[in-house]
Amino acid sequence: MADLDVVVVGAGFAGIYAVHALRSSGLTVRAFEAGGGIGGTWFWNSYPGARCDVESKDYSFSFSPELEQEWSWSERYPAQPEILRYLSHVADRFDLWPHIQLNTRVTAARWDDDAAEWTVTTDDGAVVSARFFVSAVGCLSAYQVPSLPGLETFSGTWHHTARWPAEGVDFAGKRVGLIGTGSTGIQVAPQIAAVASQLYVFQRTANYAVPNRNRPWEPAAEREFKSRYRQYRKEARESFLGVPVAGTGRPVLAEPPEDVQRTFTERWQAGGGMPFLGAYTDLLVDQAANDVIAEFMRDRIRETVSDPVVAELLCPRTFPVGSKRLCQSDDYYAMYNRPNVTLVDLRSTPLESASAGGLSTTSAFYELDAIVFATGFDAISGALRQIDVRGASGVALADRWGAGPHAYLGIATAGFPNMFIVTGPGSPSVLSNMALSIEQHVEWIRDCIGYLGAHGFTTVEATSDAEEAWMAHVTEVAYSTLFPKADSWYIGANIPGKPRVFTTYVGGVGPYGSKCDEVAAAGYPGFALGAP
Ligand code: NA7
Repeated sequence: MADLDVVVVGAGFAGIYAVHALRSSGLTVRAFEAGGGIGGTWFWNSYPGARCDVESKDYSFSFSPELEQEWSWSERYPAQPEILRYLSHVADRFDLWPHIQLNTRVTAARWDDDAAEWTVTTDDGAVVSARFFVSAVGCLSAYQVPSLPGLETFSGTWHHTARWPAEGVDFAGKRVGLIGTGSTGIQVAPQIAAVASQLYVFQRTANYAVPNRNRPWEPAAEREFKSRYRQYRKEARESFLGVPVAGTGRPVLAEPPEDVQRTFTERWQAGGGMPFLGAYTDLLVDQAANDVIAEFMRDRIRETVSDPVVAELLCPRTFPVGSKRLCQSDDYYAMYNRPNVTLVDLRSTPLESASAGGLSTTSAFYELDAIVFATGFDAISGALRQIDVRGASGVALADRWGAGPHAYLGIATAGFPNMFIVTGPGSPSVLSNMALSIEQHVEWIRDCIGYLGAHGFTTVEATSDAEEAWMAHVTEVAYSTLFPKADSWYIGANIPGKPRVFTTYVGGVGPYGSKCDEVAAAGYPGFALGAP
C-alpha cells in the first residue's frame, strides 16, 4: 500500500491549492517544494519591481468566498511581497503547512506498473510512494542564463532575476548592465536606474509595454466590488482570458480611424494589457489590424522618449503586439530620459563576451560592477523535464516529449498513468489568468480521482489518440492567430535547440473549461480507466 494518496511537486499557487483541495476530499497529500518558502515563481522572483500583470482582484483564489471577503489587496496590481503574504495567509487559514515540505527538491518519479503507484525520490535521499503524482511545478520555474564566454571571470556580482538574493542587492553608485527586455527586464530596469550611477540596458529585441496605471485600492471601491465578487468570478470562468474584459466587439479595420484613436487612447489612459489588446476582435488574428495597434504604441514611445534615435531603437517592429507577453510599466520608456541610462542595441552590435571588468559587444567594452540577467525561462515544460520522470515500462518523460511537450487537455499525457500536470502543455495556462486556470485544473483533478474511487477504478491514463487529436486542435487554433509569428517563449524559441511547438491553448478559458467539464460528465472519454 502506498505511503500517500497524492504527491504534489511545488508549493506555488498550484501546489498550495492542490494540497487544500485534495485534502478536503479526504486524501492524504504531501507537497514537496524546492524553495525555502511557499510561492513558487513568486518566491524566487523577488527582484525589485516584481509585480503581477493581472489585477489582484483576479489573481487570487476564488474557492473560498470568506477568504476573498476578508483579504484586502492594497493595490490594483499586486507586488511580489504582497502576493507572498497572501499565499502565507492562505496556508495559515487552511492549515496547509503540515502538508508542505520546504527545501526539498523532487529529483525522480517512477511509475511502478505492478504496484500501480508512483515512487518519488527527493534530493535529501528520501523515497515516498503515492497513488497519484501531481506536477505543480509551474510554467516559469526553470530559469535560463545564456552561455556567455568569460562570465566566470567577471569580478563584479551577477544575478538572474529568478534567483534574486533574499537580502536584496545594493546597486547604489554602481555601474550595472541589464540583459533582457521582457516583462522582467522592463520591471527591474527603472528600479535599478533610480539608484545606480549608470545603467546599460542590453536590448536584443525591443518590446511593447502598456502603462499599468497602478493605484491603491480605495476602501469604498473595494467594498462595492466585493459585494458582487461571486458574480464576477462566474463571469471570469466563462470569459476568454479568465478575466472579464469588455471589448468593442468590432474589428479595428472596420472602424473609423478617429474612433480607433479614441478607443486606444482611453484604454491606454486606463492602463492594463488585457483591455488594450481586447479592444477589437481582430487584433490578434489579422496582421493588418495588429499593425494599427503597433503604430499607436510606437507613437506613444516616440512622444515619451526625448532622444529620437533612442526612441526608434525602442520601437518594436519584429513581432505582432501581444504575440509575446505584452509588458506593463508606468515608467520604463521614460526611464531612457535619465542621464544615467544608456540603451545598447544588440541587434547591430551583438554581445560577445564577459571579462573581469564588464561586457563586450562587437563594437564596445562596457565597464561594469554588476550584471543582471533578465533572460527568461525554459517555460511550460522546463521544470518538469528537470525531474527524472518515468512512466509505464520505464519510458522517460524527457524522451516522450523529445519533439515538444504535449498532453491531453493539457492535464495528462499518454504512458504516464495517474500523473496530472496542473496548467500543462495544451491548456490555456500562461495565456490566461493563471490563478483561475490553476483552480479549474486542480478541481478537475480532484473530481477525477474522486470518480475513480467511486467507480472501482485505480488508474487513469490519457490515450495517445485523444492526446494527438487534442494537440492537433491546440495547434490549429494557435495557427489561426498571430501568436506563432513571434520568436517567443510561448513557442520555445528562446531556448537553443528546443522544438518550436506552440503548446498553449488559445481557444479561450470558458470554452476550454466547458470541454473539460464535458469529458468529466461523460465518464472520461479519451482516458483509459483501469481496475486492479
Ligand atoms: P522573457 O520574456 O523570455 O524575456 C527575456 C529577455 O531576455 C528578452 O528580452 C530576450 O531577448 C533576452 N535575452 C534572452 N537571452 C538573451 C541573450 N543571450 N542575449 C541577449 N538577450 C537575451 O522573460 P521574462 O522573465 O522577462 O518574462 C517571462 C514571463 O514572466 C513574462 O512573459 C510574464 O508572463 C512573467 P529576445 O526577445 O529573445 O531577443
